[in-house]
Amino acid sequence: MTARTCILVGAGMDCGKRRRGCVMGPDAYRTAGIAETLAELGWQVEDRGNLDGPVWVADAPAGRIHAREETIAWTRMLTDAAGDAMKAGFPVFMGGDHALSLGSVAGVAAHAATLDRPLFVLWLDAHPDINTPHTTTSGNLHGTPIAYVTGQPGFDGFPPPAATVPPENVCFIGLRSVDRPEREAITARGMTAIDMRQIDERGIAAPLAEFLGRVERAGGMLHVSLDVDFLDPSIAPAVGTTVPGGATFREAHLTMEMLHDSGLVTSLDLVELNPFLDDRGRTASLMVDLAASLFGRSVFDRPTHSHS
Ligand code: Z70
Ligand code: MN
Ligand code: MN
Ligand code: MN
Repeated sequence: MTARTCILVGAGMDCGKRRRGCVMGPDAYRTAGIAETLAELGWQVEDRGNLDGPVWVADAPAGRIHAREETIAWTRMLTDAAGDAMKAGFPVFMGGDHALSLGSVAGVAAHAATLDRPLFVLWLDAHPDINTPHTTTSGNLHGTPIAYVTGQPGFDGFPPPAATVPPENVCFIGLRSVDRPEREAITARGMTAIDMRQIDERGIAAPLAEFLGRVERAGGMLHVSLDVDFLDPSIAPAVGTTVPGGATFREAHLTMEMLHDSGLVTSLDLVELNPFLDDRGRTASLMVDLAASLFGRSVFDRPTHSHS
């Protein structure tokens, strides 16, 4: 049997918020050994290097949205790169801040549409990132990718996504910082939102297994977007906005192990790592270890598709 191919796509996008440093993310993952780690797990790894982001693009006139033109340019580039990478294997988008998911998810969705398969999105994050350019109070576009990929209005000047993700196909896990318009959008659109209270009450495995069961019954493809702030800041300090009360080391690894066993995941974002804020590389290394769990590292072999 030929090894499956994992495509590493570096996208040091740093314009989705004001605090800088995510530009160094892709090289921090390489320094932490992401390629070697996945190769040891039996994957064929192809590192496509870092996308050349746009040379700084001025917003004219400057508006309340931060770096709008630069984000539009990155979104076009990432949408194309994601479509290409999906044709070649299992892409891992190494960010970069979470604004990269406007493009990565749009490109993955376009690819899924050509295969006539439904796309599901698992959003592992303290935040639902479902603001639109109209509802955002910060003006930071890393708080908007879910609105863009589900086809919400307000993204004037952005390329209209070739295919959108049905809102009911999105599952958030780890929520603990949600703006009022975001809460209203999640409720109005019937999206699955597992907040930290549910994780405390039910554990993380039960709600995740329910969602994976839905993806499987639909014959879906699954994109996973892992924001560093899904994790508790005590184990993952390298992120611009730390939100207390995040996923533990064990909850995070169990999530990744269950995702592996499901056999459903077809693409992955690793986002919001700011190596400038890290403590001797521990967050970068933890993110690589979590990717390893998703790509098949386990203490003992288990039968796959354990959720069904
Ligand atoms: C807020 C906004 C955000 C981090 C995403 C926060 C967004 N909802 N912050 N990730 N770290 O600005 O829209
Ligand atoms: Mn996020
Ligand atoms: Mn977040
Ligand atoms: Mn199964």
